[in-house]
This record gives sequence, C-alpha cells and structure tokens, in this order.
Amino acid sequence: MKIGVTCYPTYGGSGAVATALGIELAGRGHEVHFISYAQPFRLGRFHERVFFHEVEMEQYPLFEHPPYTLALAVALHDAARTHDLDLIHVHYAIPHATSAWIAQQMLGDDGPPVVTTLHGTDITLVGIHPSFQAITSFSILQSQGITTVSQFLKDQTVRDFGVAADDIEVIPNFLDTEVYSPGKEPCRRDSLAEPGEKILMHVSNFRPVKRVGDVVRVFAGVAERMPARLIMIGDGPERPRAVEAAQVLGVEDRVVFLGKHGAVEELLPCADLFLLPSESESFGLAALEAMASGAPVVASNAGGLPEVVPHGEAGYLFEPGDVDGMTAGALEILNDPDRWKAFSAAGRAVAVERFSAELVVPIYEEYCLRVIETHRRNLESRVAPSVENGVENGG
Ligand code: GMT
Repeated sequence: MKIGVTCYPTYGGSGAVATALGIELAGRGHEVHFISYAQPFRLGRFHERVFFHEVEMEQYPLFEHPPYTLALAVALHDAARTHDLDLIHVHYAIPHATSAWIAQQMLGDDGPPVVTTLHGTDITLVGIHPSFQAITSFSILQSQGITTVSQFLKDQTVRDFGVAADDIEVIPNFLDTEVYSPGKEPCRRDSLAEPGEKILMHVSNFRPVKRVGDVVRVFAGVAERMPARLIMIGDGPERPRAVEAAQVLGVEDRVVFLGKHGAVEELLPCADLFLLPSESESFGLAALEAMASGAPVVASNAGGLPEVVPHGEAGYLFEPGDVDGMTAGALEILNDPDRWKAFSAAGRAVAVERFSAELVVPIYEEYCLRVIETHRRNLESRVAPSVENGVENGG
C-alpha cells in the first residue's frame, strides 16, 4: 500500500500512535507519507519508505487564522496525485477528516479511500461542542473506514455522532514492547531521585482533562508517609496549576518538572508508580507505556482506561477526583513489595499479550487493505451499470 498519514505532530497520544503505525507499516513493506504542518514528534530517525510532507501555510494579512483545513486538503490532494496513494489515513477527526473529504472531492473517482481513526477528545470534548459537532459528524460519515481506539470511544461515537456500530472497527493502541520494557537503559534512578525515595511519574500534555493538580495531590499524600519524588513529564496549559499545587502542599522540593520528552521509554522504567487521574481517557496510551515498562498504575476509572488497566491486577482505578482513594491505592502498592511485583508483572503481561505491535499492526494492515478493496469494488459497481446501459442502449 501507499498510504498518506495525517496526524497532530505535537506531543500527544494520537500523534505517537499514528507515527508508530506508519513506521511499523513501512517496516512491513508499505510506503508511508506523513502529511502535517510539522514533523511528528516521534518521527526522529530515518526510516526506509517513510516520507514527510510539510503542509505549506500561506500568510496573508486578511487571515487572522490561516485556513489550515484547506491547506491540508491541498497537501493531501497533491500527495495523493503525486504518489498515487492507495489510502489516506487520518488520526483525530478535527479537522483532518474534513480535509481528507475535501481532497477526495477534488480528486473525484481517482481519489483513494479515507480511514479516520478517532482518538478521544475529537469525539468526547471538542467534537461534541456545538461549533464542531455537525462538521465532525458529517466528515466521519464520509470516511470509507472508521476506527476507534477503544470500545468506550466506539460507544460514544455511535451515541453522539449517528455512526452505525457496524461501521466502526475497534483497533486498540499498541506499542513496541521491546522499546518499552522494564530495566531499560539509560534510565538511572539516581539521576531522578535520592536513594531510598519512591519514584512516582506522570506523562501528559497537561491539559485540564488530565487533572494534573490531582497528580500532585496524590503525590503529596504519598510523600507524607514515605520518602518519594514526583517526576512530571510533558507540558501544557495546566502546568502552572500543578506548580502552584506543589507549593501550596509544601512538596515543591520533591516535584520535578522535566518538560517535554519524546523518548519517555528512557524514563518510565524508573517509575515505581504511574499516575493518570484524568477526567476521561479514551484509551490512556501513557498508562500502557508505563505498564509495558513495569510500572503499576493508579488511574481514573473513566473512559477506556478499564479496557487497558485491569483493576486490582496491574493497578487500581478510582473515580475521577477521588484523591483520597488514589492516595490509599498508591500507598497500598508501594508499601507491599509482593503486590508491587505482581502488579508490575501483570501490567507487562497485558502490554505484551494484548497491545504489542506484532498483534495490533497486522489488524490495522488487514483493515486498511479491506477498505481499499471495498472502495475499489464500490467504484467498479458504480461504473459497471452505466457501461451495461450503454451497451443496451447502443444495441
Ligand atoms: O484526544 C485527545 O485528547 C488527544 C489525544 C492525543 O493526541 O493525546 O489523546 C487521546 O488519544 C490517545 C491516543 O489514542 C489516547 O491514549 C488518549 O486517551 C486520548 N485522550 C483522551 O481521551 C483525553
């Protein structure tokens, strides 16, 4: 296949998954063209059969907000024509599914089919907003293939966007379990914490939905009872709130804000516990990365997280905002070495047995091939009757 892939290139799970999938598919012999306004943050090295096309944005004094949706549509159209793409795969519906539909309209019957992978807030938060709902719903329904990263997200999409359940394939997120693995170098505990301190970790883009204030509050509860350090990885609008919470709770000397890191696999193996107390997560890729790295998880019992983190086996899930429950759960795991070992091993096993790239990438591959084939047959059957009619009429 020759696939055009569009995703958000910035720090976030949808861009991470899109990039990993593109690289994996290229490794399986497909040609992959990333099309976005910047190079995806995890597309660092050279990979055979992987190309990057930067969307050109023309500045013009009238454009207070340059129309990225249109510029992307033009870039997708150009890439489809120049590279004879078999498929356009967009990650995150807004505005990518819309741009893909516009490109398809411009290409006419020569255009490739579109697969839209829904990731989370494109459905649960931004997509549902009245200013976006109609166009999001329309654009998703125009796609020839629709996937969601969890059953939870599929149910939300069916409920709120009028998409038939049969038209949505649930394909979970995945990771390279060699890259994310316990004990991986170069993580050194002594570079992150004092000897004897437990290391708690959080990775996110610090948006309100992540409840980073709760991360700090849970940590403060733990730090009252044992020597501990919190490593905060990522950045975003709620960072000042997290800094303030650390100051108010008097733990600022034990909270380290590392900022954004593309290679979190280098840090996660040092975590004794991973915290993800989000308001909602359609999947929770960061929790999966932590589990694969051997860290037990304390997270919210929200969205798709229960599909990823087995409660009572690889971690504990509590209602969003239940800081006391999360603190008690964290202490239970950290105070009991046998439980910690069991949870760590179980999380690793879940990652390997249910979410490894070897298992999930072929599902994506097979699905994309199916969409291409169905689209081709649909086009043929649209052409065929008119040919027959022509013959009939001519006869
Ligand atoms: O939908 C978003 O909020 C953005 C997206 C991202 O790029 O970080 O996050 C979502 O997609 C990830 C990858 O599929 C999931 O692991 C996250 O759970 C999901 N975020 C939310 O649902 C809040």
